[in-house]
Amino acid sequence: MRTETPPVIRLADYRPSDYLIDRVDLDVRLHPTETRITATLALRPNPAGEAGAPLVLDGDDLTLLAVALDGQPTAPGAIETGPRGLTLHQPPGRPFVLSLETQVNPSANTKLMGLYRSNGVYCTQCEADGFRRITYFLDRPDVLAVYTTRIEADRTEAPVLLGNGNPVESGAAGADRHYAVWHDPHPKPAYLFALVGGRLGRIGSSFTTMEGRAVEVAVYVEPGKEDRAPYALDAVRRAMAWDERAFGRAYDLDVFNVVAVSDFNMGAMENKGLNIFNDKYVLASPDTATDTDYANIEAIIAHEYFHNWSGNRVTCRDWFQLCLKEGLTVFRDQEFSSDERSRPVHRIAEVRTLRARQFPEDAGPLAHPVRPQAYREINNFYTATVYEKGAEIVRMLRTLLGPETFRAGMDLFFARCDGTAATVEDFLAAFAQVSGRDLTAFARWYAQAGTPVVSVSGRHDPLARTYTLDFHQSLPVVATEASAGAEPQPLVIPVALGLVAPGGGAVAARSEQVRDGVFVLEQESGRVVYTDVAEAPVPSLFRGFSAPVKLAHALDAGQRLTLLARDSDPFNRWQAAQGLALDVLTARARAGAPLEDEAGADGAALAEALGSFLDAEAVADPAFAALVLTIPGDQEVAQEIGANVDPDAIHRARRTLRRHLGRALAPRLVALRERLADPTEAPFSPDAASAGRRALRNAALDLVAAADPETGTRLAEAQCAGATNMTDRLAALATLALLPGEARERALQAFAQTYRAEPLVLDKWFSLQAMIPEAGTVERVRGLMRHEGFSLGNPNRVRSLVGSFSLNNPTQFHREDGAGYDLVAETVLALDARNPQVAARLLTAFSTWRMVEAKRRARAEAALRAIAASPGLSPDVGDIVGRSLA
Ligand code: 0A1
Ligand code: ZN
Repeated sequence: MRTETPPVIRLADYRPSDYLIDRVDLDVRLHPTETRITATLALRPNPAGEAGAPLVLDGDDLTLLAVALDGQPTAPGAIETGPRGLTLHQPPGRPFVLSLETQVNPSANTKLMGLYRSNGVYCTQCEADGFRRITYFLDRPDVLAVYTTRIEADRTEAPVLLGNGNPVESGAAGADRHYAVWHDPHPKPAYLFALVGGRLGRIGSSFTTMEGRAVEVAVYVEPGKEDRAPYALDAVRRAMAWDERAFGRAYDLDVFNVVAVSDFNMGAMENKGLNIFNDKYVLASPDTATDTDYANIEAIIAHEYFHNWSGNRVTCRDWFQLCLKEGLTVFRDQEFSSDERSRPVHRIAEVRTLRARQFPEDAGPLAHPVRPQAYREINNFYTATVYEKGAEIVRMLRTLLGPETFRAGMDLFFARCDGTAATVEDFLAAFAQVSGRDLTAFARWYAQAGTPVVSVSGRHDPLARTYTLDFHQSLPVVATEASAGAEPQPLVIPVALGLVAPGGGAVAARSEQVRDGVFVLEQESGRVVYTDVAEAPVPSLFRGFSAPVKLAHALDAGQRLTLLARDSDPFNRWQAAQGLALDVLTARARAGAPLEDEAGADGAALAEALGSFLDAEAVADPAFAALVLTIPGDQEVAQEIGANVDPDAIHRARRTLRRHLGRALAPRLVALRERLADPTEAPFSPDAASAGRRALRNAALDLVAAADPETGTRLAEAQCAGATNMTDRLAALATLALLPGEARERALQAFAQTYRAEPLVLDKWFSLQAMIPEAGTVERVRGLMRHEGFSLGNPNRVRSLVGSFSLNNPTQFHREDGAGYDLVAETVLALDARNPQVAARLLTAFSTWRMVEAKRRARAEAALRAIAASPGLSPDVGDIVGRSLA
């Protein structure tokens, strides 16, 4: 029986706050169990609110010690406190000062929201609604105040004291204690508040902005780990320089601090001037971090830094506008990574993530528009849809308007909305103004859930020398909490396209409907007619993945091979290889995929094409080649099949195809591995080119091992033992993990022994084992949950072990006997009492349950119903389980 179902909050019900807070003075006396906070709030009635309304401050898990109104104790009955906050019944109708003293227990804060301790370090997390766990407040993003924070702590326990903004003063506070005062001149909502106190090591450098401001940039980490922080520090500096170049945005304080903590619910947080990070996204050394880790660190450091403008200087009016800061900032960090690395390679990585995470979300019971219209628990809306699809919308806007007009629109948005809490409408209005366009229809992207399908058919008329493409968009009807599934309206879909001659080269054809390589599909149907087309071309559609849609376009294998070999658009070359593989995989999986089967004629054609591709191009662009060699994942094949999915059949089909490709390409792959080997004396470098060579070498190893387990074991064992960096070591271990036997267990043991004192590396070890597609894995995971390095209290450990199992091990999570579902469901319940946010996120793995075949579906439903029936569920888990079953 559920104890609490939080009420639905609707965008349509938005009302401005009845009161505003102009200034906040905080005095925080840190103590492990009895931290005391004095908050002095300068309040006034909001002219846009209701005059004379009671003042209702949010509060959660607070002990109230004292209250004063304009320096005087309040009259009996004037103030009321309850589990959700504090009410002042008759506030003055003029500006007034409310002082509150609260007490909290950071050591008991296992939710990791508000003020908590991570490995002894005091830190805060206030987004979305954690500030109310520090003091009573108008904890909503449209109440912006200027904060001054005094932090006091034991000198030995917390020699480093950090706050938002600039340091003002510091000194002794009695014999054993000291204090620091920080002032942030930029008005901000409470969710951007932060403080840190602890024993921390620091590395720093100075950055001078284009406006001539000298900024002290620093990264704080656990003492002794300073040598793993330079990459993050350098990424901050590069992000600062890039935002000046690409968006004209300069930093606006004298210090910028990044702090790495080991217990963190998400990736990182953009608190003003004091970004707090999950240490997984800061710490890197060649021996502990993979190339993927380095790329993630760079991207997330940049993401949080870019929030300084898209999120902090311009914030959100309400939480429905989350995509305003998140979609835009993801777009900005993707652009940064594309500029710093290889644009096509990065684009492919972005699309793989979108398809693997956002498309399934959009097709399942948790589907919601990029701007939701209703929610029960906002912390459940930090989703792939808000982030990744939100970024795609911004990218489409740039495609539609062109880079110059887009930049002018961004400039206008920042100038006009600086210092305010804005909406998606404000954002679009800036682009409408600079372009003179009506963006009303485009705005539907924010309101309609579900992935559109665009079907296309092409026709060549040799006599008229025309080539005609007919487009049709169909939009899923998605029922959400806010709407019963209204009839969707056509979306504005930019289609970047071109024609490829069957023998190669671009076709020099013209079309009136295509401008700068883009056709805009604005109605349900649209047509493009090219003139002067002598022979039937192969159309290359949605180049660079110009819109987040599914393309239904019947290309035959020959046409796909032409695109793979000859398209000028690298994304569509990769897509052609994916399409070929997907055709093979879906056909096999639908037929039940007997393991002994060969990959068939299409598989043979793919192998041959990949062979020619490798011969011609692998050495010139190994990173791209590695992607072309990597066949679509289980999740993508499942999406393509859509219903009654048998994960085992998909797995067998993928194995067969990998084995087939490995056999066909083995001599080339072995030669490539040798050719691309780094000279032994070369020092490790995480740059994109070196990472690309490692990626291709390891993709080759994977295929070789799939074809010939004995050779694979030998090569992987040697690589695992002799590797000089974590990328190669882990890739070899991952290859071994798929090859049952003694060598695997030996290698796993040796790895654990080497890295027993490195929690972030052990996470990789947990994760690899959780992904083993064998019947013993459920038991293995249960065993690992008892490992001394595992703890339910640390979100990274939970995600590495149980999260990897549920998301990346489809055959075992979806075990026919339900044992995989039970393992995850039990973990969700055990975790819920401690950390509801992480529990709820883990539970979202069930969101594809309706897609699997009947027997598994029944097991999944039973597990979900058991969760729903458990007493005392958190609102977070209650919300996810409720929507999953709806
Ligand atoms: N704004 C952050 C994401 C974030 C959201 C909630 C959190 O609470 C635990 C933490 C971080 C970002 O986009 O990076
Ligand atoms: Zn963000």
